[in-house]
Amino acid sequence: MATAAATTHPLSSISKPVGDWVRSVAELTQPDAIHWCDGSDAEYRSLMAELQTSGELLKLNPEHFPNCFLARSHPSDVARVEHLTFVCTTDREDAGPNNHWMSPADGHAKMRDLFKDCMKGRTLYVVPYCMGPIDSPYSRCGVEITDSAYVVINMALMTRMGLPALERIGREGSFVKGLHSTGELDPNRRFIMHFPEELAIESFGSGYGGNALLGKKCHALRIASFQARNEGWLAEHMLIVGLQSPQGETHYIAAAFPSACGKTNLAMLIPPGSMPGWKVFTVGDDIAWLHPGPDGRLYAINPEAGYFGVVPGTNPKTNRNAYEMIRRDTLFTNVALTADNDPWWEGLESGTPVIDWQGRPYDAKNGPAAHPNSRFTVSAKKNPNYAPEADSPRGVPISAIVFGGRRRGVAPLVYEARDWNHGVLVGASVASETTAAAIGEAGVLRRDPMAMKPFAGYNFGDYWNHWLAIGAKLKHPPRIYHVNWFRRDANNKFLWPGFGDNLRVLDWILKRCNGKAEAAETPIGNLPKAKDLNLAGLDIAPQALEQLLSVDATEWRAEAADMNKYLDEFGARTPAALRAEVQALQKRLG
Ligand code: GTP
Ligand code: SPV
Ligand code: MN
Repeated sequence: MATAAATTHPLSSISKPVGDWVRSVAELTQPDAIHWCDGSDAEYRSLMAELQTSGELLKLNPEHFPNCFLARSHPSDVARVEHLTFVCTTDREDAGPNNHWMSPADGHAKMRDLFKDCMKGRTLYVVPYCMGPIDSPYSRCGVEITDSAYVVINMALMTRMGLPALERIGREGSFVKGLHSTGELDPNRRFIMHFPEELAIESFGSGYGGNALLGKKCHALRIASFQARNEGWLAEHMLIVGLQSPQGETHYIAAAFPSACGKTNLAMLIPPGSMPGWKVFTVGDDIAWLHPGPDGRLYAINPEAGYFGVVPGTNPKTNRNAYEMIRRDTLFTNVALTADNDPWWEGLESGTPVIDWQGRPYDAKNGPAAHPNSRFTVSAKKNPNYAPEADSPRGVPISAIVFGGRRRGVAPLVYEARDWNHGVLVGASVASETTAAAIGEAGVLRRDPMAMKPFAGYNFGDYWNHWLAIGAKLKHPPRIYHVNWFRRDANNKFLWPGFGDNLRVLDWILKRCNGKAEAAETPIGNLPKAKDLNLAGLDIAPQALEQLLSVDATEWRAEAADMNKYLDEFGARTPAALRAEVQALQKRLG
């Protein structure tokens, strides 16, 4: 009996809709106890203590990594599961060919069976959260019900979680309902279901990342993108970074790259020594909510309050900022351990692993020591370059939008779209090699429009229409660019040094926005010549640069043809204006 469950809530602010929903979920799931999260430090400390007692969290070396912990997930539960992720709309066409679909009735019925009695012997946590600054009109609240204390502490680090959110929900009435249970972590009983028309999410059978921290991809992208379309804004898989030039001018850039393709690293970039005077501020590293502002510019808020970042590859040379940030107050998931009980991962470039991510003695025969999708969870406030504007209720004005992908060929280092509509095609054409961020083969090239293939909560045809409509509304739209840090040479080596040196590309982009940099017109858009980039102090072969800044017409004709084929998949929902952009591109390519 749910009413028999021991309930702790010293909270006066529980509104009737929240209370009713929690009661109905408790009746279905039959938890032993109900815990209403208030978001206090004491609550966080006591959950951390419980997780250590139960063995779910291991304390790392407190001298080297103060207040850091390791969690190991089930070996089958290490990444998002796109093949088990569904968008349940009344009309199948509204979900589009870009999503797996089920009818809302079938989706609910399937999940009801899984959730029935699933919290027997467990505690049901009620996690109220706010995506975005608590006092921003652009923010949106939700409540996640979960039976995982690990999820609760992640949500505490990643969102504005607790009483103020519950109070805002009480005032507003509406909130996103997210129901989550780790179930038995059985990959055959695992589903991530979205009901955008009901502002509801139901997730069962995974405790990992985007499958389980429902504020992140499920709410802030899939549900929010659907809401945003109806309300005239955009919810995007984008970092937001502030760049202050040596002249003291600050501009903000929003950039969309697919999962594990460099967002956190660009958002936390450290300027190379040969570019003195630049300062970089992180507003967000994964998600941006973008609103047309009263001055005709586009404004962005970061709905999140923490980072769930890729660990492998982080070292003092690639990203000293991130490396220092995760040396304290950080929760690691699925990294390896050294003999000193320090966390270890591939690309760390110091230390020796002795225990692998599954807790076994490390043996190279078993694969990497840390899982390639091992992650750190840390509050954004721990970032030494945290932008104070990240808490601004009105957000930051965006000067440029950058799309990018991980491509060994075809896409040059950078190019500029001719105008907004062409930029929408540039975004829609993003193609990228798959990564360890989702279950499945890595390194397979696929279309990932606007880096939103796994995250758009509705039909891409409608989504591109919405992008075109937003552009038409903006008096001062951001300029749109495409970058590729991952082009390779004949020996499979990256041609571009990447990381801090990416500032050289951003510098050119900002100069273009200010009308202060040259570009050469090509059929695909405007490219810098080598002389237009600040390359001072960069050791790069002229042939490498030439390859990075080259556009092969034959390859691009094939690319345009493939794009046309891809747009066919969305039939009548594909905007005519996008078709026209491909035709214009094909004409320019000859
Ligand atoms: P999600 O959190 O999955 O959305 O990933 P992300 O887009 O934030 O990617 P992240 O910055 O965590 O980088 C993913 C991987 O790419 C890491 O192993 C990085 O070390 C590597 N990486 C990031 N930026 C660059 C770059 O400029 N060049 C190269 N070669 N690798 C990079
Ligand atoms: C991504 O895969 O894009 C991530 C990690 O940012 S997850 O939270 O698992 O979605
Ligand atoms: Mn991401």
